[in-house]
Amino acid sequence: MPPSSTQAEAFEVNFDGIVGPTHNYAGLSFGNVASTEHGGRVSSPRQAALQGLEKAWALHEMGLKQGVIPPQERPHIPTLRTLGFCGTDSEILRQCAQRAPQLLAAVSSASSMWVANACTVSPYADTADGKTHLTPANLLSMFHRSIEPPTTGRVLEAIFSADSFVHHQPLPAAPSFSDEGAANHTRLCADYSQAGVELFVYGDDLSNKAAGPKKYPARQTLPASQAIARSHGLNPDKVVFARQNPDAIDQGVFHNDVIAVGNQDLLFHHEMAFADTQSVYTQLNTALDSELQVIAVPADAVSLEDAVRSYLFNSQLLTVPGQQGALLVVPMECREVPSVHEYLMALESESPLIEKVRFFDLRQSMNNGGGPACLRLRVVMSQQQIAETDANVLLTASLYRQLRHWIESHYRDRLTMNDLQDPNLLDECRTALDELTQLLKIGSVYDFQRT
Ligand code: SUG
Repeated sequence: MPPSSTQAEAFEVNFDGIVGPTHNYAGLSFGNVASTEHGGRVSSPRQAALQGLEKAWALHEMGLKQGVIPPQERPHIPTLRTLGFCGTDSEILRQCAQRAPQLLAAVSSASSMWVANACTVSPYADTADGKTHLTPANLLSMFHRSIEPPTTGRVLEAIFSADSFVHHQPLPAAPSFSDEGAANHTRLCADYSQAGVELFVYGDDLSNKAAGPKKYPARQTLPASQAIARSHGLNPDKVVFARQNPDAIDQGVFHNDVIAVGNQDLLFHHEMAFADTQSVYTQLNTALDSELQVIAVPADAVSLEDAVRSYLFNSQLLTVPGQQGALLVVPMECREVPSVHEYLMALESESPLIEKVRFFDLRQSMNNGGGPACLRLRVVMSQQQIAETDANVLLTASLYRQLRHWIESHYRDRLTMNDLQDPNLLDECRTALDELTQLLKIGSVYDFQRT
């Protein structure tokens, strides 16, 4: 029996990934159209981090609960040592830049900013033991992301340190268990404090290759999602597994959160999101205690291409205290794609389900295929779990000011691929992250702090 705390008030806390100081455009993610298109461009880590922080702060100012998750240590020298480079850190950087520049780019990616891929979270109201379960994603379909899980695990343990959290190991690093975390997982519920329905969307079920994408990789497998549902102790009657539409994957929808988003009992999605939409509705309706509300966007209103270009569905669908309809947080690109802008304006004025649409400039992250929803990890928390959060990660005016100052003092305004071999950049990053761990009170989570 879950403890009685399940009945107490619960909140959705959005934890935003802080963009790391090596944010760059390396074109690393095959199947992610924006990443490929922007490969080799000059980035601005400072602008990227400030854009993300401003979004988090604006949502905090609207009465939402906001947290932050720190970036990872990059360039990641321990990975280069594992891959045979040796000598001092500076020598390793130089050798790698000469012999394997793509490898240097991979171990320098700031991709941990997209914390929707950090882990899968099942809140305490859904689990057999009444605790909140977290499993870091193994992220094995892209090498540059596969090096994230060990640090992710330490960071999550430092932030969610109370006894009411259970931390699992990432799934085995084998293709059959390829897992990309919350980006392919949506929790629907009548109220955050009550048991919800967990929708897991996969691209590959391992048994029927013909039903999968032909051009781009499916980054989530069904066995991975099933393993997580099992180890989190979810009630099988309240779990739905759904296949992603393979044609959508082939058009650049590399995660489900690029084409669908849910909040409470509302599901907002493109009509091409799922392989079998009616079956998804039927299963969700059977599992949910309340009636599923749906906004399905037809392809003749917004083409799949426009959806991917604008990241309309990589939006945050949020319940704002005191508001009837939901808030939809979308990237600025949604204003620039005419079909999407027109659709959103009509939605805002005509649908009682959406009260307000707000546009944010997240261009630095968007150019790598990361919109508002990629940048945040949703954790439903009880008042007690919030009170027991010892790390200084919940946004306040003071933390916001300190983080702004921290970014402005440590981040470069401009970064090229050539800069990644600069030993000064490595030093700057370590100095910045060391300071950040003190500011956030999360202890020594980075390898360079532990050796
Ligand atoms: O895994 N891009 C990320 C974007 C992740 C978006 N997350 C969600 N949809 N939840 C990825 O493809 C690009 C890095 C580069 O090319 O430099 C990158 O890793």
